[in-house]
Formats: sequence, C-alpha cells, structure tokens
Amino acid sequence: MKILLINTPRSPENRILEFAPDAARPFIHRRLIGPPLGLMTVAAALKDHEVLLFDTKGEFDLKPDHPSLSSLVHRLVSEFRPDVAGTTAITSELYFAWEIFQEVKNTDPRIVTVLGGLHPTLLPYDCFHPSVDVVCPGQSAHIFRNVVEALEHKASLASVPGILLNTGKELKRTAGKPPSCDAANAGYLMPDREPLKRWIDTYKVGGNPFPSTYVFTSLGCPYKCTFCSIWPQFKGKYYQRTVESLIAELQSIPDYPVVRFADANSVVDLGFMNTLFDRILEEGISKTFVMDIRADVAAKHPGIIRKMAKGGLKIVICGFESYRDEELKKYRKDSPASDIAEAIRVFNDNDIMIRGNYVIPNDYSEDDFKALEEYSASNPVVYAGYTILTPMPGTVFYSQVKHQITDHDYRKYNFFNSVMKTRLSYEKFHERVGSLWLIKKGVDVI
Ligand code: B12
Ligand code: SF4
Repeated sequence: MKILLINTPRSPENRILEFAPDAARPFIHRRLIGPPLGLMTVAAALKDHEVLLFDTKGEFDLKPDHPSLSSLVHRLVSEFRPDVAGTTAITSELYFAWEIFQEVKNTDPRIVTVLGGLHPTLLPYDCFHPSVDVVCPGQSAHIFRNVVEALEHKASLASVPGILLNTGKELKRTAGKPPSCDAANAGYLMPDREPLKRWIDTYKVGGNPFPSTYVFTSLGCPYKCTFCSIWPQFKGKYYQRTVESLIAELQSIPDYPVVRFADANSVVDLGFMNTLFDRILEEGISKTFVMDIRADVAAKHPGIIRKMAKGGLKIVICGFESYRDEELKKYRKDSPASDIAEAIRVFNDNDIMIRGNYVIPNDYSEDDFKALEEYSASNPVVYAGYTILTPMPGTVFYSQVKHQITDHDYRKYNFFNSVMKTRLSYEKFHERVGSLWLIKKGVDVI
C-alpha cells in the first residue's frame, strides 16, 4: 500500500507577537523547531509499505515563499497517488489537518484519510469532519498498521478495534478492545528519521549550527498540573523506556549532534537517569542534550544534574510557571516557588543554560505584571519565556473555566493568544506579555 503522511503546519496565530512593543518582537519565540516524532514513529510501523512522509513545518521554514497548503497537498497526492493519507494534530493544528484531508479528498475521494495525535487522543469525537474517514486515538502506530492491513486485504475497517469511523453523521467507535501495547517498551518503534533528511537543516535550535532530533525516554507524567495536556493524554500513567534501547537509538543517529528529549519530565526515575548517563559516558556517546527538568528535581537532587552535565546536558527547559505559591498551588504544580532559585543555582553551577517558562493568567493586572517583571529580572536565568495560561480542551483547567472562554477558534490554542476575557484590555494584555520578553532576551531554545 502507498501511504502519505503529512505533518500539519504550525498555527500562525500569535497575538503576543502582534501587540508586543517593537523592541521585544525579535525575542519572542514564534516557532518550535523539530521533526515530527509522532509521525516518524507511525512511519516506522509501516516498513512493509511504501511511505512518503512530508513535513510542512520544515518545508515552510526552508521555503518562506512556499505554495499554499492546499496546492502543496494537491501536488503531493497527484504525484504520489497514495491509498491512505495520515496526519497528526495538536489542538492548534486540528483545522490544518482538516484542510489537508479536504484537499486529499478533492484530489482523489478514494483515498482513506486517517487522523491521529494528541487532540484526537484527548477528544476523539471533536475531530469529526466530512474529510476524516478514520480517527486513531492513543499511541496508535500499531493500530494504524492494522488499518492499512485491513484495507490491503479488503476487510471491513469495522473489524479493527481501537479506532473511530466516520458514518457520515458522526464518529463511531469500533467494537472490541485494541491489543494492549506499551509504546515505550515491548511496543516501542524506533522512529524512521530517513524520510526527513530534506529538512534536516531546518531542525536547528538556539543558534546551534548542528541539527537536532527528538528522542523520548518516557511517555506521560506522574504529576497532575491542571493546565497540562500531557498527563491526560496518558491517563495519568508514566512509561519509561529501557536504558539499552536508548543507547542503541543514540548510537544510530550520528547526523544529529543535538538531542532533545521529548519527555514531559526527563528526570522522574533517578536510578534510570543515573544508569543512562553511566552508559552514555561508558559508550563515549557525545551529544548535546536538551531536556525538560522540573525545578524541584534540580533543587533536591543536584548530584544527578552534575552527572548529566558531564554527559552532555547543556540546555534545560524549566516550567517555573509562577513565582507565587498561591498560583503554583492552584495549578497543582507540587513544587513551591522557593525551588526556583535553588534550581537556577544548581543549573548555573553546572554551566547548563536554562530557559525558565512562566504562564500568564488572563486576570493579571498592571501590578501583577510589574511584580513578575521585578522577580524575573532579579533571577540569574539565561532565557525566560512567557506564554498565556490557556485552557487546552481535555485539561482540568479547561473544565474549571469553560464558561469563561470567549474564543473557540482552535488555531489560537497555542499559548500565544488569550481565549478568555482579560482584566486589562485585550490589546494591552498581549502587549504586556510581549514586553516581558524584553527581560531575558531569549531565542528559540526548544
Ligand atoms: C515533539 C513536540 C513538538 C515538535 C514536533 C511536533 C510536530 N508534529 O511537528 C515541534 C517542535 C514542531 C512542536 C511544536 C509545537 N508544540 Co509541541 N510538543 C512536542 C512534545 C515535546 C513531544 C510530542 C511527542 O513527540 N511525543 C512522543 C510521540 C511518539 O507521541 P505523539 O506525538 O503523541 O505520537 C503518537 C500518537 O499520538 C500517535 N499519532 C500521532 N500522530 C499520528 C498520526 C496518525 C495518522 C496516527 C495513526 C497516529 C498518530 O502515534 C504516535 C506514536 O505512538 C510535546 C510534549 C510532550 N512531552 O508530550 C509537545 C506538545 C505536543 N506541543 C505542544 C504545543 C502547544 C506546541 C506548539 C504550539 C508550541 C508553541 N507555542 O510554539 C508548537 C506548534 C508549532 C509551532 N508554533 O512551532 C503541546 C500541545 C498541547 C495541546 N493540547 O495542543 C504539547 C503537549 C506541549 C505542552 N507543554 O503542552 N512540538
Ligand atoms: S506541567 Fe509538567 S510536571 Fe505538570 S503535569 Fe504537565 S508535564 Fe507534568
């Protein structure tokens, strides 16, 4: 079978950038750069078939004067003539997934369209659209293979458990339970990075001249922050890969000197990270590592940070969220503000560049902005990022504030736009968030 996988483009909606003072604009991060790990994993499940994986994010970075999404899709479909087309969607990219499939159907209505990814996992029924034939929630690369095989053998898709089918009126779940599959262990698929060579030069972060790739060491998160989509995606469970499968993967990617761990939190099991970095040093694996690490972990366990720094850890992204304990409690962050200063000290002692990220609630007043500005400016962090506390559909925070949401345009659910009424005027609020970026003049490090 011929399968066309298309990565959705990023949403251009960014009110922080639009209303920010001119001086702040160059520092506001506009895009995250990196290959689509989910689709690379799906491609790895389809080794027995002919797969074309196309990264529109990479393409649009490579060619700023790119053709429209629909003409690009039309060309790909006309040239490759796939039997099946698949794409992936986080919330802000759902409409682009629909646009891709609409063009696929316009070009050849016989092609079966299959949607997967985070948003379909959290809210599968939300993905109903005339152009979507099949929705595959969860870590569903193996299930996608079952779909392709059913199509190949002309079996009914209703015989594939674990998917939703478009009846023309609604999405309906197929009967039966999908076989259980631990995508971090027995079901782990080494992502197929080969099809993405064309865009390798676009996968560069933080001014580093070498390409980076994503590798996950774990899936899910044991914490339960109210605004976060990651733990609901895995129903609160946490799955750790094995040390040796990671060593094998790191040794297999010589083209990528920079490795960004795509974990929610890279250091949860201290023993695991300790052994992993022993093995990295033992094998002489030389990479620059970028990771997400919680402030409380660094504050409480400086020894593991020291060890990882020796093994190549150079950049850490740390969700500070807020410097006020009452806000951190409300978010269920499970880490007091005092951990932030201690974590910064530990990272600085080990020459690790930190990016501390704050989330800004819609009810911030001018005094709140001033207080945050003072705090942030007094912190010796190399970079800081400031995004908007957004009620992502499927999160606890969404259910807490859903009646206050004023903007339901999913393209704006990328942390750069307020979708609720703000205490300051709409424009002033975004301008103030934008001006925060002047404090620590950051670049894209993630
Ligand atoms: C890697 C990553 C990226 C990469 C690649 C994503 C891509 N498609 O291009 C890049 C760097 C481009 C990216 C960008 C962004 N990201 Co991002 N990203 C991640 C990250 C760190 C890991 C995701 C991952 O790879 N997981 C592992 C893979 C294996 O799992 P998966 O993607 O879910 O894929 C599996 C299944 O979902 C399924 N599947 C996926 N796709 C498909 C397709 C088909 C057809 C099928 C059958 C199955 C299937 O099978 C896969 C394999 O098992 C997560 C955080 C996290 N730790 O989870 C955030 C995350 C997904 N990102 C997020 C966001 C918001 C963004 C940005 C909007 C951030 C921003 N403000 O800039 C941008 C979007 C674009 C932009 N502005 O540049 C949010 C999404 C929240 C939400 N509810 O929408 C997350 C959860 C982070 C967070 N803190 O909340 N991101
Ligand atoms: S915000 Fe971070 S620590 Fe909190 S649940 Fe999400 S991934 Fe886990």
